[in-house]
Amino acid sequence: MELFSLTGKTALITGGTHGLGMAIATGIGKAGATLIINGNSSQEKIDKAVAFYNEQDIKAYGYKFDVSSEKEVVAALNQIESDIAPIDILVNNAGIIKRTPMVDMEVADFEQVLKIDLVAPFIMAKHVVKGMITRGEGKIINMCSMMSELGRNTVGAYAAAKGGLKMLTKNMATEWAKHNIQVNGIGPGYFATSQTAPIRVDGHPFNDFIVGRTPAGRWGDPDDLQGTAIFLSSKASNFVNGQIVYVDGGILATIGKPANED
Ligand code: GCO
Repeated sequence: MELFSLTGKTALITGGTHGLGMAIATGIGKAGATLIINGNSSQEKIDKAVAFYNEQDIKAYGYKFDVSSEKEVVAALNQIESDIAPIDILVNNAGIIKRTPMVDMEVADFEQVLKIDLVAPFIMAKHVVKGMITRGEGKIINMCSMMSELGRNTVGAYAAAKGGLKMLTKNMATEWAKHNIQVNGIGPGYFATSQTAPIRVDGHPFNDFIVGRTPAGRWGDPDDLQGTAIFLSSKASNFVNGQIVYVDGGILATIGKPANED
C-alpha cells in the first residue's frame, strides 16, 4: 500500500468545503496527506469543513480566496507555503453550473461559467506548478465531467468549459511531464450532490432517465471518487499523463437501452 500512500504530502483542493471536493479531500486525507481546503463562500463554511476533516483525524487548514482571481491566488499560495508547506498535489475541483438554454443565456453568465470552470484551473495550475517544477515532482488533478465528452440541453456553457478542461489537462500534461509532474483528470458521471439535487428528486424525469441510462443503475456516491483521486495523487500514477478517468457507472460506455429492457 506504500504505492498509494500520501503521507508527508500537502494537497490543495479547491471547492473542498462540500460535495465531490469534500469526498475527494477526505480520501486524500485518509491516505495521509495534509489538506489545504479552499472555499470562497464564507469563512464559517470553510471552518466547518476543516472541523469535519479534523474530526476524522485528518490534518486540514482552510483558506478563503477566489480561484478565478490571479491576485488572490498568488497571495493565497504564498501564505499557504509560508504557513504550512509547498503544494505537492493540486485538485482543481471548484466549479459552477448554470442550466439555461443557450438561446436564452446571457453572455455574462456564459463567461462566468468559463471563468470558474476553465480559467480558474489554469490560474491555479500556472502558479502551483512553478514550485512543482523547482522540486521536480507534483500531481495535478482537474475535475472534468462526462460533459467533457457529451452535451446535454441547457448545460452548453458547462460542457464547453469541461470540454476545454479536458484538453487543458492534456496540454498541461504535455508541457509539464518532463518535470515529473503528472496532470490528469477525473470525469464524474452523475453524482448525488447539491449541484444535482434539483434534477435528482424522486419522480423527476431526469432522475429516472439517469438511473436508466447508467449501467450501474444508480447515481454515484461522492465516496466512489476517492480511490481514483488517491491513485492519481500517488506514486502509483507516476507514468500516467493526460488521462481523464471517468468514474461514471458505465454511462459513457453505452448507448443505453430501451425502457422495457432489463
Ligand atoms: C447536469 C449535471 C451534470 C453533472 C456532472 C456530470 O446538469 O447535467 O449537473 O453536469 O453535474 O457534471 O459529469
